[in-house]
Amino acid sequence: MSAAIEPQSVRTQCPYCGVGCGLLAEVQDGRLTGVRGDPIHPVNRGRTCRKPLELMHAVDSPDRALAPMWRDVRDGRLEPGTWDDVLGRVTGRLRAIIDEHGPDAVAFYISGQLLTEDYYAVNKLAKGFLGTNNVDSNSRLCMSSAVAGYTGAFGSDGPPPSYADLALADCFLLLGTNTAACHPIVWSRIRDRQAEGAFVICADPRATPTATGADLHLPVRPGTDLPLLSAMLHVIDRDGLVDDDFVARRTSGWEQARAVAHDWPPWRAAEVCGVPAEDIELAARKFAAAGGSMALWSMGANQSTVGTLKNRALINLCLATGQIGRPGAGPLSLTGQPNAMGGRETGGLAQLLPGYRKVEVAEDRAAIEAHWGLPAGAISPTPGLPAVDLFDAIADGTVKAVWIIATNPLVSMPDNARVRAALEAADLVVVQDAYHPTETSSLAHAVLPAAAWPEKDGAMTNSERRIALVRRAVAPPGDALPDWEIFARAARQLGYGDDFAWTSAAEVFDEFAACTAGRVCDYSGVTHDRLRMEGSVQWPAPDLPDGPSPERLYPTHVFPTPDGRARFAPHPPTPTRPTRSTATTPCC
Ligand SMILES: Nc1nc2c(c(=O)[nH]1)N[C@H]1C(S)=C(S)[C@@H](COP(=O)(O)OP(=O)(O)OC[C@H]3O[C@@H](n4cnc5c(=O)[nH]c(N)nc54)[C@H](O)[C@@H]3O)O[C@H]1N2
Ligand SMILES: Nc1nc2c(c(=O)[nH]1)N[C@H]1C(S)=C(S)[C@@H](COP(=O)(O)OP(=O)(O)OC[C@H]3O[C@@H](n4cnc5c(=O)[nH]c(N)nc54)[C@H](O)[C@@H]3O)O[C@H]1N2
Ligand code: SF4
Ligand SMILES: [Mo]
Repeated sequence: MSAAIEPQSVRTQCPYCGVGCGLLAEVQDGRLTGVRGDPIHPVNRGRTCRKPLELMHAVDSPDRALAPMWRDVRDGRLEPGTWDDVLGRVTGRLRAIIDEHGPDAVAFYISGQLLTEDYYAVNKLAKGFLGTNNVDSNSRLCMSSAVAGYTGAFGSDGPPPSYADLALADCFLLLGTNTAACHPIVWSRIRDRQAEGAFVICADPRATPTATGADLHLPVRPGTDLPLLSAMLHVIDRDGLVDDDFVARRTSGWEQARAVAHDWPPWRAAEVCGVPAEDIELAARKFAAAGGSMALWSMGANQSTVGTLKNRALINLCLATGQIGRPGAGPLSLTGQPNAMGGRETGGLAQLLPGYRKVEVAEDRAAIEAHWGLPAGAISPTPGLPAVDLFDAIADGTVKAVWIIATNPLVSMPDNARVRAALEAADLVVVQDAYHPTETSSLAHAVLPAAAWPEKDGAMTNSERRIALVRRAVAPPGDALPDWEIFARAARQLGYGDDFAWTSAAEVFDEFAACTAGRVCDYSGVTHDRLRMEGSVQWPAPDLPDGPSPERLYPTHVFPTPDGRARFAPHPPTPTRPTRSTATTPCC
C-alpha cells in the first residue's frame, strides 16, 4: 500500500467562526472524509460545535467553481479559459479604466473568510501598486465598530484579554451576542466558569439560548443599550464602586463620561430600555464588585448606527472599575468571521494599512511604502470607500470596476436591490469565490475559482489574538488556486512581477510579519514553521528573546495613546432612526 492512500490526519483550524477552534482533518485517497476537534488545541481541547462536522460535504460539492471564466458583456455567456487568458482580460480592463478614470475608479470588496496571506496580497496590490485605498471588507458589516471602539479607547485596535481569562472571570456581561448559538465553544467555556460560581449577565431583546442560560437577562429594547450602559455607570459611580486610583492615574475623560452617566439614573433608563431598574442596579453592582469582570459583545452592539459608541460604553465600564490588563478581566469583542482579526492586522479596511497603521498618517504610509519598495507618495493619503458607500459609488458610476472576493454581497449587504443595481451598472465585475454560481457571481464578467479551506496553507487569527495555520490537506478541484496566488498572478500581468514573486504562502506571511515588528500586533516572531511546530501562537509575538507575554494586552496599564492613558468616551444616547433599507426594500 502506498503512503498516499493511507488515512491521514491533518492538524488545521476551523474556517467557520472567530472562536478559532483547532480541527483534525481526516483524509483518505486524496479526499476529506471527516473532521474532528483537535484534542491538544488550547481553544477547544477536542470540542467542536456542529458547524465544521459537515465540512467534507461543503468542500466536495457539485457547485464548486472549477475554471476561470469570462464574458465581455453581462448578458453574454461565461466561457471557461486559462488563468493567463482570463486574468489577462481582467487586468487589461482594469488598466484601461485606471488610465482613463484614475485608480479610485477601481475597488476590491474582500472578506473575513480570507486568510492573512490573501489579505496582505490584495492590500499590497491595490493600496501599494494600483494606488487606490478602495479595499474594504465584509467585516465592515461585522466588527468595524470594534476596531473604532478599541482604537478610540486605547489608541490601537486589539482585544486586550484572552480566552484564558474566561476561566478566571467572576462576572460576564454579554451584550448583543447570542454566544450559545454563534460562538458555541466560547459559550461552553463561559458555562464551565458559571458552574464554578461566576455570574453571567446577558443584555439582549430576545430570550435567546444565551439569555436563558444567563443568571440575569436584561431584555433591553433594541437600540437602547446606551441608556442601559449609562445607567450602569451611574450606579457604579453613585455607589462608590469606581476604581479611583486606576481612573486617576491611567485614564482620561472620566469627568465627561461621568457627567453623562449622571443624567441616567436607573429609573430613567428603565423607562427607555424596558429593563427593571433593580436589574440594572444588580448588573452594575455585580460587574463592579467582582474580582474579575469581562464584557463580551458582537453584532447586537456592532451593527448599529451607534455601534462604536456601544463599544466605547462597554469599555467605559471596564475602565471605571479597573477591569483591564489583569487576570479574568477586560473587554473582549467576539469576532464573527474566522479571520476578521487577521484582516484587521493586515490592513483590510479602507482606512488601514498593515500592522494597525492608517492611510491618513504620513509616517504609517512612509513605513509601508518603504516595506513595499515604493517611492514616497505612492500610497494615497485618502481613505478608500467603506462597503456601503462603495456600492453607492458603483451605482453612481464613480467606481467602474469591482473585484469581489470570498463574500456574497448580493445576499449579505443591506438593501440588496441597490447592490444588484450597482453591479449591473459596473463596467467590470470580477468575482473570486470557491463556488459558482452564487447570487453575486451570476452578475460577473469574470469568475475566478478559489481554493477552499482544506486546499491551501495560510494563517488565521481568532478573537483572542491567536494565530494558527490552515493546512493544505487535499488538492483544489479543477483549476482553483489559493486567493493570494490569484492576486500575485494578476500583479505579474500588470507588470509588478518582481514585487509579487512569492512561491509559497509562508513567504507571503514572512513579508507581512516583518512589517509588524514593534507594533501592538507584533507577528515578527511567527513563521509558518513555528505555527506548524507549536500549533498556535498569540500575538504580540515579537522576534525577541524576552518579549511581552501575549496572554493579555496592557498589563502595566500603559496604553498606546499619546499620553499613555486609556480614554473614556461620553456616550449621550441618541435617538434611533429608521434605516434606508427598511424604507426601500421589502426584505434583505
Ligand atoms: N451558526 C452560525 N454561527 C455564526 C455565523 C453564522 O452565520 N452561523 N456567523 C459568524 C459571524 S460572521 C458573526 S458576526 C457572528 C454573529 O454572532 P452574534 O452577534 O452572536 O449573532 P446575531 O444573531 O447577529 O446577534 C446577536 C444578538 O444581538 C441581539 N440584538 C439585536 N439588536 C440588539 C440591540 O439593539 N441591543 C442588544 N443588546 N442586542 C441586540 C439579537 O437579538 C441577537 O440575539 O456569528 C458567527 N457565528
Ligand atoms: N440580513 C443579514 N445580513 C447580514 C448579516 C445578518 O445577520 N443578516 N450579517 C452580516 C455579517 S456579521 C457578515 S460577517 C456578513 C457575511 O456575509 P458574506 O461574506 O456574504 O457571507 P458568506 O455566506 O460567509 O460568504 C462567504 C463567501 O465566500 C466564499 N468562500 C468561502 N471560502 C472561500 C475562500 O477560501 N476563497 C474565496 N475566494 N471564497 C471563499 C463562499 O463561497 C461564499 O460565497 O453578512 C452580513 N450581512
Ligand atoms: S465554535 Fe466556531 S471555530 Fe469552533 S468549531 Fe464551532 S464554528 Fe468552528
Ligand atoms: Mo460577521
